[in-house]
Amino acid sequence: MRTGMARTLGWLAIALWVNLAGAAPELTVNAQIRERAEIRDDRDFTAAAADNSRKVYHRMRLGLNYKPNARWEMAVQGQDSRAWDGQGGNAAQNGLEVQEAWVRANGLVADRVDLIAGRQALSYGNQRLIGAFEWNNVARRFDAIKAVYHGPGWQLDAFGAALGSSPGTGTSSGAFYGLYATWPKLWNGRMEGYALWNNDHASAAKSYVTLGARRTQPVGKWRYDIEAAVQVGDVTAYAAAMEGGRKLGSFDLSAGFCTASGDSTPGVAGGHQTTFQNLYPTNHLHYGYMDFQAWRNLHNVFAKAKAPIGRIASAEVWYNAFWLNNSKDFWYNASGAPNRTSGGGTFRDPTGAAGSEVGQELDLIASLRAGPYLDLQAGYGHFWAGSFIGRINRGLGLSSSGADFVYFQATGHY
Ligand SMILES: [Ca+2]
Repeated sequence: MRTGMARTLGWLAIALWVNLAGAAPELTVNAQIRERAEIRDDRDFTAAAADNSRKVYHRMRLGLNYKPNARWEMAVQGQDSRAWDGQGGNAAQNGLEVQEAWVRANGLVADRVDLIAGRQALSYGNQRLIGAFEWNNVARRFDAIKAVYHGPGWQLDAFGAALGSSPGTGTSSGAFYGLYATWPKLWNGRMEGYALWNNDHASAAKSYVTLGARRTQPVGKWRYDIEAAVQVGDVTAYAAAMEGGRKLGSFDLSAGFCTASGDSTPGVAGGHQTTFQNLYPTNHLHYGYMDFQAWRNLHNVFAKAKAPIGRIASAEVWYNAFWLNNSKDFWYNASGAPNRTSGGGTFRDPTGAAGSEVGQELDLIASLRAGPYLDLQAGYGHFWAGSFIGRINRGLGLSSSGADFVYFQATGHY
């Protein structure tokens, strides 16, 4: 008995020693301080009512990451997010909270499976449906359990999740389950396929599955990125995005088209829903820097040009044109909620008579890496109101004007 225990302890000690000898324990610290000043004028698309805002967004993060050996990894990160407006007001946002707290076990089940449990970021594909939304001051984290299966030439992620730290997205915050398969090198490109189930009967009576696929491939100096998804269940909807691009000297040029279905009688009260649900995206990457548009009820044409300036800076120009897919549905902003008129109404004409021509946006962005620990970025965006916005405002007895957006952002990171 005693010999047995001694032997067991001996083997444990050897296993521990081998384990530790395999990879030295690693403890790293990460920190970020990000400040962004924003000026927005006429988000309501009329100069007749003052809604100009000046805000400073502040976010501070401090985290620890510990890898005792190759198998285990754990991380914890705290975040403080606040917003100040120019009038001395203070919107606390989420304040101090736990942004990440997870444990990861690598190489389980014959070295095929990794398991990650706890508060974590989920980010897939081009973040059109699932992303960390880092542009947002609070950003998005899930309380999730995720298993990653490594097959030969492909990978399957399976997760069960609920929103953790989040600014709120207009998407219901119930249970979210996903299967996401990735083939990093298939037919000279990358292939992804997914099945995602949202189940939230408590709030908006929504249970639906999103089935989709993404394909991206470089072809010489050219490249393309195509994604399409359908939703079935309490929602019947579709969305697609196509982008093509190429290098031209030091310029990177791209252009594309996005679409997503709408609904003549949107919302739960309108019966069966056909407005595409945007899930948990990083829309800031896709539909203009002013965040007026979601991947919902739209047709969108865009063109981008990006060029480096010297070795540490870059400039980007981005043009977007937007139309409603269904002229009787809302015009949805990047958070997934309807855009608001002056007086707090929504940009929607239930009769469809206001048409579908929403408007056009132009963004100019300049980025500078000011050192190993400091990134600077400045941007300007203008949105020209189209005939849809004009007619909605006319219905309110208001003239229309364009909207403007200016920001300056400094990010210190370690
Ligand atoms: Ca205004």
